[in-house]
Amino acid sequence: MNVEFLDEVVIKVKSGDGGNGCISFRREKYIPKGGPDGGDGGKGGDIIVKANSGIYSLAHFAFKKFFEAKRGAHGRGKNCSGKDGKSLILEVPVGTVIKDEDTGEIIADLTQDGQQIVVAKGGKGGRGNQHFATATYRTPRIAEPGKPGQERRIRLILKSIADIGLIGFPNVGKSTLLAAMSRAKPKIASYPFTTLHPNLGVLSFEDRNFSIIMADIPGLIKGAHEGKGLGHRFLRHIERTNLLLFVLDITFVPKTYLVEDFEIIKEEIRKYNPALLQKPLIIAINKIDIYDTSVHRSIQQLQEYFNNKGLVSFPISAKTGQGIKELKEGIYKLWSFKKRSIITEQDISAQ
Ligand SMILES: Nc1nc2c(ncn2[C@@H]2O[C@H](COP(=O)(O)OP(=O)(O)OP(=O)(O)O)[C@@H](O)[C@H]2O)c(=O)[nH]1
Ligand SMILES: [Mg+2]
Repeated sequence: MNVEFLDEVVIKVKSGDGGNGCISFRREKYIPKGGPDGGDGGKGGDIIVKANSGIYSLAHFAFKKFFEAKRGAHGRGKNCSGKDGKSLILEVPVGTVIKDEDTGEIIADLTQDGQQIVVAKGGKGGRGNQHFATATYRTPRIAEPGKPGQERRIRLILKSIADIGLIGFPNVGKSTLLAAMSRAKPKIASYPFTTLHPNLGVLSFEDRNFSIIMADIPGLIKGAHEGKGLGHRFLRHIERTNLLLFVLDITFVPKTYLVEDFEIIKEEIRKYNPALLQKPLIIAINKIDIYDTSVHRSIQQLQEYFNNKGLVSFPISAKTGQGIKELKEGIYKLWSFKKRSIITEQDISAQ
């Protein structure tokens, strides 16, 4: 379990029980037979789940799995109602889906900062005996017990909110590209599977007063759907994106070798959720600062390959910054199409 970045967890919650109603009678000097004055029980506290944009993972649920709200206080004599129990607010990252673990029902999808939902309602307080007096029954010796709180097992699933998702094999430079295009500081290293959890960065188009969020996820390899490498579950963090940016390492592609990386990645994505492939795609051919035409495929060959598939590609170096401006512009143009409901392959290749 990756505790640092936990994106799925099952917890048990229990809202507070309602306080009991009270049986009591007025006892005052010179009033021998006072009427009923038993107060009501207080309501039990709710369990509330609330989205907070300052939290990025569910790691705070790694060890504590049971959460209980306070019970309502019992009613007392002299018409004193019991205090309501305090509700308990559990904070989660924006993008958290809440499911009932036993029925599978989706309770909520918290996509906005501050959005909240009551997942377990506190029990109602019982009524005190003052409510049960009638003209003929003046000394009621009954009061209601408080209703019990609700116990529920819920599954919290984080699906990051991002606009663009970076996909590709490990070590191709996805995190380097995120760092080059935003202020994010993801871990970068010259070995595969450096990224163990998603990183988000803000891609700003200052001159246009516009910004979008980019998500960098762990690298995919062939067989990721069978759990190879880090598996493919991290694809959930690009499920909500509107655009996929496929990063290809030009030095991975020897001259004699067919361009299959792209197809392998596509196949892994298809096996996770074919709907992801409906998103517009843009290609970054990375590491052009170290490519050698005598060993590697030429940029032109690669671009042609993608062109024939109706895809636009940008040669870049995430390390030196070469081509990044053009890539950013390409992303912006493609993004403008988002305003239309359908994006065709022609739209992409027309860029
Ligand atoms: N020369 C050169 N090296 C690069 C470039 N982009 C990334 N690298 C190097 O490639 C290695 C991998 O970069 P990362 O950004 O960690 O790659 P990644 O795709 O995020 O890898 P995973 O997180 O393992 O999937 C690092 O040593 C980077 O410095 C580039 O444009 N040119
Ligand atoms: Mg990485």
